This record gives sequence, structure tokens and C-alpha cells, in this order.
Amino acid sequence: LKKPVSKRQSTMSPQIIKPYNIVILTGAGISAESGIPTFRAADGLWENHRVQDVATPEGFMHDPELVQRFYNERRAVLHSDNIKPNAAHEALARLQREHKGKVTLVTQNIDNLHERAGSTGVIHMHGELLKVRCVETDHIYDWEGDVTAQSRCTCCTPANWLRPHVVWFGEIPVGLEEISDAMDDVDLFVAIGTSGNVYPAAGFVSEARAMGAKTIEINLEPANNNHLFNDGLYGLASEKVPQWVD
Ligand code: BJW
Repeated sequence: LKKPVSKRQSTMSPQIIKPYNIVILTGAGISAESGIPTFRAADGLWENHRVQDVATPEGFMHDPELVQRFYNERRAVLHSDNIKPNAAHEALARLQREHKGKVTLVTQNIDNLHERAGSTGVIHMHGELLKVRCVETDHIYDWEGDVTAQSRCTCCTPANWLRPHVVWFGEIPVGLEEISDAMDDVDLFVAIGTSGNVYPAAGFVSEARAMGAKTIEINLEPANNNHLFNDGLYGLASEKVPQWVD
């Protein structure tokens, strides 16, 4: 992995250059080759559902059973034997182990493929599929199977409903403070397999540039915010990410 030349570093003498800090943002594209579908298909539907029906608090209030079923199905897919981390997840875990500076891994994905590849400290800014939370207290529970009509929290009396621990449109993403801390001393920002359509994640590249960081996009095709990146590596994540890391 070659050292990025950022505005800040280029003004420093070589003797005082410290190990550089990397912030990586991943999206659905990194898990596509592991068998998990991306979101923005040409027909605008997510697995045959309208976005507003399954990924908004209003959709959940209107038809909680539909939304629970949608996430139950995705949880079941995640557990199936053919879903495994791919070479891109593995390369990022290797980078985290071997890089001398900080590597902050932020994912918009709710799957657990980064962790299964060996990554640690992953910030799941849009939540986690294998967790649910109490609608009243926000207490979070690990959850492997289906959420049924009988599923209730154990933190309230009487017990309350559980909802998927995911971030829907109009809700505040998870870990924003930690992400902002990492952005304070970022030298290299890399976005992998994300379409640049959803904020605040799509705006991180601008924040990184404002800090003087170099920015790279790795994607099958240029994202919506592609003009904001210094460099692009285009192709399958399972090929381009290991090439970039190694
Ligand atoms: C490959 C590949 C291969 C394929 N190899 N690549 C303007 C500014 C700021 C905010 C807004 C704004 N206008 C509207 C908003 C609000 C809204 C928003 O962004 N709306 C847009 C539609 C405009 N944002 C929100 O509501 C967010 N909250 C918020 O803003 O709170 C206010 C606030 C923020 C900050 C501080 C204080 C207050 C919340 C957004 C929540 C998004 N939730 C979802 C669902 C999560 C649960 C679930 O999974 O069901 O998150 S939506 C969905 O989109 C999911 C994803 O994480 C997210 C991003 O999708 P992603 O990962 O980019 O996937 P795709 O499918 O779009 O793209 C796949 C990419 O992969 C493509 O580029 C392919 O080329 C590539 N690819 N195969 C490499 N093999």
C-alpha cells in the first residue's frame, strides 16, 4: 500500500511524517459478491418492496409485520451456508492487522461479513441485522432468528415490542461521534462499493478532503459523488480491494 500524499503531509519534512491514518467507508457493493443483493436496483425496488414501506419509521408503524418479515428474511439469508466474506472483506481485515497507522472501518452494511473476515471495531453506521432493540428504551439485544408477533423485550414491565436495530431514512445514524473523531486526523479516505446516494455517508468524502486527506473510490462503476474523489479504481471489489491493499 503506497503512502498517500495529502496537503498536510506534503508540507512536512520526511523525518516527521508519522504513520498515516485511514478511514474506510464500505457499502453494499463489498458484500455483493458474497451473495447479498445491493439496494439500488434498476427498478428502484428493494427485494420487491418500496423503500418507504420497509425502510422508514412510518413504514414500520403502518405495517410492522411486513417490515419484520422483510428483516427476518434478510437475517435468514445471512445465516445461509453460501454467504461468506469475500476477498475484499479479507483484504481489509489484513490491512487493519498490518497497517502501522489507524484504520477506521465504517460500514453502511448491516451484515456481519467484516467481522467474520476478522475485522475489529467496525462502526455499523446503519445498524446491525443480528441485533434488535426495544421500541421504548432502545436497549439492544443480540438476535439470531425471526422476530415474531410474540417477541418482546425483557427491559420493560410490561414488556415492549422489539424492532430491527437498523437505521431507516429520517433516523440518526450510529457512531457519528466516533466517525467524526476519525475524520479529525484522516490522511486517506477510501469508499468501497457505495453509490454515494445516501447521506450523511455520501458527504464523508467532502469532510475528508476538507481535512487535506487523499480520497479514493473503489467501485464497479463511478458513484454519484465520484467527482469528489482524487482517484478511482473500477472493477469488482473482490479484485480491486486486495490489489489496493497488497
Ligand atoms: C460493487 C459491486 C462489486 C455493486 N464490487 N462495487 C441531504 C443531505 C443529508 C441528508 C439527506 C439529504 N437529503 C435527504 C437526506 C436524508 C436521507 C438521505 O440521504 N436520503 C437520500 C435518498 C437523499 N438520509 C437519512 O435519512 C439518514 N439520516 C439522516 O440524515 O439523519 C439526519 C442526521 C444526520 C447526521 C447528523 C444528524 C442528523 C439515514 C440513512 C439511513 C439509510 N438506511 C439504509 C437502510 C439500512 C437498513 C437496511 O439495510 O435495510 O441503509 S438505506 C440503504 O442505502 C442502506 C444502505 O446502507 C444505504 C447506502 O446504500 P449503498 O451501500 O450505497 O448501496 P447501493 O445499492 O446504493 O449501491 C451499491 C454500490 O455498489 C453501487 O455503487 C455499485 O456500483 C457497487 N457495486 N457490485 C464493487 N461487486
